[in-house]
Amino acid sequence: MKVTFTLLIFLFAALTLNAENGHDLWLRAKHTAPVNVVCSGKSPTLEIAKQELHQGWQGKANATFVLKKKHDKLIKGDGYRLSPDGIEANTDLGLLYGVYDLLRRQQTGEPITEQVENPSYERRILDHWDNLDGTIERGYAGRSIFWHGKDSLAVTEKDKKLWQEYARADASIGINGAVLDNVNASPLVLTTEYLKRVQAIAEVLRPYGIKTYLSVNFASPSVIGGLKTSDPLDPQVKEWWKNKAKEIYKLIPDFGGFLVKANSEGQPGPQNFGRTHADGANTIADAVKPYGGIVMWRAFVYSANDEDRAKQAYNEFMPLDGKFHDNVIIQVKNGPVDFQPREPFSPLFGAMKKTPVMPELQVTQEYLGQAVHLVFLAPMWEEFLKSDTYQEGKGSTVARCTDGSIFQQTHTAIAGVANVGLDTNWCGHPFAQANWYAFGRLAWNNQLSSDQIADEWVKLTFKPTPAEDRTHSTVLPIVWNINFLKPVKRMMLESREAAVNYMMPLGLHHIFAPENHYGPGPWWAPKGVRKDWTPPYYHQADTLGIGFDRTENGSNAVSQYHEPLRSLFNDVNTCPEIYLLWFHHLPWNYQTQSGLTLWDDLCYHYQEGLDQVRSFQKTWDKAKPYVDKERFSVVQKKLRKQCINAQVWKDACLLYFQQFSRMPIPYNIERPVHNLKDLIENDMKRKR
Ligand code: GCW
Repeated sequence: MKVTFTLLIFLFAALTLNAENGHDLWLRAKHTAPVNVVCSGKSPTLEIAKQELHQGWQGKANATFVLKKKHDKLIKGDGYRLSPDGIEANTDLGLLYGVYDLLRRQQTGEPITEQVENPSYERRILDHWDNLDGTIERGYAGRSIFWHGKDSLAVTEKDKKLWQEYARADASIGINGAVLDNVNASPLVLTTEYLKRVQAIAEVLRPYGIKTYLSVNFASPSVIGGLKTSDPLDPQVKEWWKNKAKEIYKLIPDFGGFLVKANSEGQPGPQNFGRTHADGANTIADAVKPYGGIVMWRAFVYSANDEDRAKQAYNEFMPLDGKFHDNVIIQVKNGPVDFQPREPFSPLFGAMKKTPVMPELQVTQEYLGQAVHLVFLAPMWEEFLKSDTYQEGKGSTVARCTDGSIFQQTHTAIAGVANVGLDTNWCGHPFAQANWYAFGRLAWNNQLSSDQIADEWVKLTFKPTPAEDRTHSTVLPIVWNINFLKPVKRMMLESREAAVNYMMPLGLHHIFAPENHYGPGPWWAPKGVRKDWTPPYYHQADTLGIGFDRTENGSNAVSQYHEPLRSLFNDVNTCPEIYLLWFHHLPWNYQTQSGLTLWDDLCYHYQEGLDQVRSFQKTWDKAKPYVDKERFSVVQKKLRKQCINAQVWKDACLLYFQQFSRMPIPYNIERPVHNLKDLIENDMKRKR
């Protein structure tokens, strides 16, 4: 009887859910109860706040809700005080953030009690790697929403509508900055015609509290300014940057500042002129300083030699601690190498004491299956933010080292490389939206758990809207929770570990196919390529063993971490197994904590990853009655591809490494279904 009843609910629900193309993201709630909003102030931001309340209110019908600006020492920056009857904040933007929080709580059923919410970081920024011709570096969701090429600089109504929707989505999760162009920056972005478009974008983003920033090319003074040099200590160059800043702030008075990738992967930088990163950053920072602008200077640099890549940023920047002006922040990727499925945190976090450092996370899944694989990144970022650096003793987590809790910093910030493009659903994969959402939520509150973020996102994104509920009185909340929320959340929370398992478990890293960074390529090592761009440099597999020796006997990268981490990582017996082959080169028959040989353990991890993806397929198929047809089928198809890819990863890595281990794949593990030779020939780039 119970079974039939549940079945009936399933069928009914499946028949009545409205088709959704994903464009509304987590902001789907419409047609709600009337509310009486009391707000004496007037500004474009407050207009939005009021409109959002009218549009999304799900509290008591005809209730009165008060938005009030009030100076309160407990409220910091754009924070707010939330209560069941109203919101108080120091700024209009604080009130808007409070409104989004309230509406989210109404929709997700979280309690609305009296509480103060303050942001963890002053600047919560999305970095768009958008090129001026409209392509996006590492973008998997179509072309740029900001740029369409030189011949399309005129701003259309369509552009503006999209920018407004984008700004609303950002503001609803607390993001307050957007870098509009790729860090591999074209000097052209600083020419007047492009700046005019930046101005137009800034005007749409402004009421939502989003500041615009630009990535700039270090050689701009000579390339577009006609100067003989871009030497940062040359007086004319300094003058050029000052004048450029003046021009920009005239157009965009609240312009946020510049992001710079210098002396990295072919980009020009101060070292071309025999100057340091500090010389370069300070010249540009001085230019924006009078207007309150900042410079985010990236630490993603390479040294001239191929000494352990994981050590290079630290070696370059540590000697410069204290040499940067106070409106410079060093932007550091979460791991020491490059946005891998798993890395220990970069030792630059918790290292410098006189220079603020900001984390750079990658929302776009360059190394995590792009817009094909379902990989929820919040667990990775939570692991990173909660890592203890021991900078000032125990409890000096990355979060605390960067949000100003440990040292007083003039500025605090966090950046995420955006996964947004012109695709109808913005992110390519419906579940990739969860990564945009998670970045914003963690930037606002770096203590949030992945569980809570997933919980919110699934409810906001998939729960039948009040309109659907009213018309069809379909799924009972408890049934929805058990049959949809719980399993889908579990799948999301497991998905990052699954990707690590089928791509590079036990501390392996950077064994991707070249260029597209999608499939496996542990074999790729052509002559003449920088060694630290090739997978064998990272896995170091030979007949004796596998892994990168970063201990005191090897590259000594462990020395860049504070004690007790240094010793913990250095000793194979205490090194966490998730980082085993990151720090150690070990024999194939080394016994892991599981009691297995390293080789067998590796095999089981790859199998586990594949099995996990298969279980995600089942979870999703079972969730079918609760999802509209459109989104259901997109995800189902993508999971199939992910499963095929996981199989390829497993076969490629095991068959390749088996050439060195010369050990059998444990017999209770499924046999490979591909031949290594074919895999090497048919690089996954072409098969995708
Ligand atoms: O991960 C690498 C990417 C490059 C990127 C670079 C960087 C923008 O493969 O595409 O360039 O990092 O972060 O600068």
